[in-house]
Amino acid sequence: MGELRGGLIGCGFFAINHLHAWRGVEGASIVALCDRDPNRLAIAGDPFEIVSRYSDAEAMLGREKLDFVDIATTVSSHRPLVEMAARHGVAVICQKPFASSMADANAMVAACRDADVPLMVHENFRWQSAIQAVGGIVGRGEIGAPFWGRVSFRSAYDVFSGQPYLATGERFIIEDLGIHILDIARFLFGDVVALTARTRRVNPAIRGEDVATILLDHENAIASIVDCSYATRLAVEPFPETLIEIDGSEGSLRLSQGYQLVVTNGRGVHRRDVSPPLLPWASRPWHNIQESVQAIQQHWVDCLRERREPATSGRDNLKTLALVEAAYQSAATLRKVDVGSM
Ligand code: NAD
Ligand code: 89V
Repeated sequence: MGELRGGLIGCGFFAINHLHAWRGVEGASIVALCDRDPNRLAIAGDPFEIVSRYSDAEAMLGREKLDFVDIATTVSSHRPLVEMAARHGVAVICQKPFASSMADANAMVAACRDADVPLMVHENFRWQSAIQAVGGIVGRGEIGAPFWGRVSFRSAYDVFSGQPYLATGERFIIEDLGIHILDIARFLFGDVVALTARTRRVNPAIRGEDVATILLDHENAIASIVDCSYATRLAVEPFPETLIEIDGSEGSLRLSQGYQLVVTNGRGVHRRDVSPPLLPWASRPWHNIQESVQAIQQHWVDCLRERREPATSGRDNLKTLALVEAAYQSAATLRKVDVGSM
């Protein structure tokens, strides 16, 4: 199999990270770009020297010979674009949040399954090297069987200047950021049967909730807490670090601010610095997210070439989206929600 040919749809704020990362991915490159906005096409196309540019995704899919499309548009366009790629028999990566309803998400998964095209959701946070290091320790049983966990993201970073749409939606932190943190909880502790959530809006200048606290009952009797806030001022701003605490039958693990990992078990106390690499094109503090973009894109290419299902396939991501839906339902009703009912 030669180098895979990709087309990028959506050349906005975050797609620039995709383009940098594609240059570092082995086995694939982006050969065409699409954006409805000619300025965004030029901002992405000129520095990355991609000359095939389209304002219409159907035209790009019709004219280019593509192995996959990388959809980096916001959520409202995901379903028409994913279904379009499926009709053209072209494999799809789609940014998170994959869908704003379970009906749309199920329809996209079905369309790709029926067309026999691979589908992966760009759910990159679990690919951060610090999170992978935590997953490795849990997977190797270094703290025994986990029975309790906390996955936490608390910050006062101004995300609205780069992503103004985040201030205007009825839903905010669970749909945009909590989705990553819930996915990390699934990655570390397994699937979830029920949850209870509470939300608040602290910042009066935005429409949606900016604080969420979610108690998860996992299938294997682990209880975990996912907590997120963009209303938390701290002495040292942690954005965009995810902090993790896990207690297990044989020990404990703490991933604390500054990428400091401490594992305590029968063999003693082990401290490690798991700071992410600063890729040549990356900029602090976004570098941990940026390295995870390159890692997930490499994973996608490896899976396509080896005909494997990606870790965060569309099918898998339905389970993360169900947690988002259940969290909003629980916060609205103040009741525990059975995730299977989503
Ligand atoms: P953005 O608004 O800056 O960019 C979206 C681009 O898509 C715009 O240039 C727009 O013109 C284009 N577009 C929209 N619909 C289109 C269509 N049908 N055809 C062609 N072009 C179209 O948004 P952004 O901040 O770059 O976010 C994009 C997505 O990435 C969002 O879903 C967001 O949640 C996600 N995101 C993910 C991460 C992450 O770490 N995974 C981080 C930031 C943003
Ligand atoms: O990852 C994201 O989806 C981003 C951010 C980290 C800023 O919330 O929107």
